[in-house]
Amino acid sequence: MPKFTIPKEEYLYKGHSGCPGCGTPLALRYALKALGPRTVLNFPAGCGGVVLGVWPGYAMKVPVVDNAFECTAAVANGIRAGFEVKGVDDAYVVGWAGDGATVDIGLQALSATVDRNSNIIYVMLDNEAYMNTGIQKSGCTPIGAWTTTTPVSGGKGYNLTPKKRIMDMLVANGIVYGATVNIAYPEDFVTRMQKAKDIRGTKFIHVFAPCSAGWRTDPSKSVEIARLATQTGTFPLYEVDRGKYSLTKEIKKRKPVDEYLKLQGRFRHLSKDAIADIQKLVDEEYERLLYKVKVTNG
Ligand SMILES: Cc1ncc(C[n+]2csc(CCOP(=O)(O)OP(=O)(O)O)c2C)c(N)n1
Ligand SMILES: [Mg+2]
Repeated sequence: MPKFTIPKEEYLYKGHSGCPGCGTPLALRYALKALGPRTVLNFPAGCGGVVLGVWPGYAMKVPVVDNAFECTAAVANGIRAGFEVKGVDDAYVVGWAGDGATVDIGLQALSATVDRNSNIIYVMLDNEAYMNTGIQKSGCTPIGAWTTTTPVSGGKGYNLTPKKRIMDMLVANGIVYGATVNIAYPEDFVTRMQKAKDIRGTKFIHVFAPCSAGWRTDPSKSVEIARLATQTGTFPLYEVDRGKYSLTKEIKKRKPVDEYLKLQGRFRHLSKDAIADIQKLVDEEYERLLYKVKVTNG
């Protein structure tokens, strides 16, 4: 019999308002299973805060604070400071923001939080665009992807820039712990969150979560697509613990990136040459990661 290590308790009830195939409810469920009931979350505008439900319905079992778009990390700092004044030492504070709210609009507040090493967990739910407002390109949109602000016409016009290297930016900033997780690997997701909650200081969790509406995919294939992102090396799973990189999911033989791209309408326009270029980029990034693992452990 396999040994199941994921806690059974649920902190996200039925009745959330995520679209079919949305990765966010799974991510919330896994994160809260690891953290438990003594957790406060704060959300900026974006899908994360919206999927919790529409009043008078509400799907969360833990308290939630809403904040303005650019200040998720600052508000999490404030909640932690309030707890410190009140002598509350047994609760987790989680700032939970989208990719746009993190790598673009909330970056300064996050950087200052890492600088202060405030005792919070910052979760970035990466669905690779500003989804809640209609699929606009963010700093996390991958190269080659269609969005509503990178329209494809005559084979040109899709996103031409690779994803920001947010983890490396935060490592350079001095973050104590960072990890990438994927909704297709729940055991690893829960393990990384459990590790993060026991470390004091600012922790950063980069969650890979498909958006079927924005990626133009079959909602029933979200987990399969998310798994392919890791199996192809497009979204590798690793952690950085006090500057040391290590792979948390080793992929012995990476699948061709085309297997991941071809399931998604947002990449439908790509030529064979463009796919070959993306394969090269994924290979180079993966080699960079392996190099970082080697040099930081040597
Ligand atoms: C300062 C500010 N700018 C823009 C908006 C409009 N806005 C609300 S949600 C959203 C998209 C959020 O994208 P992301 O952070 O990636 O989260 P997602 O919805 O994709 O989960 C935007 C642009 C806002 N609320 N406040
Ligand atoms: Mg987003």
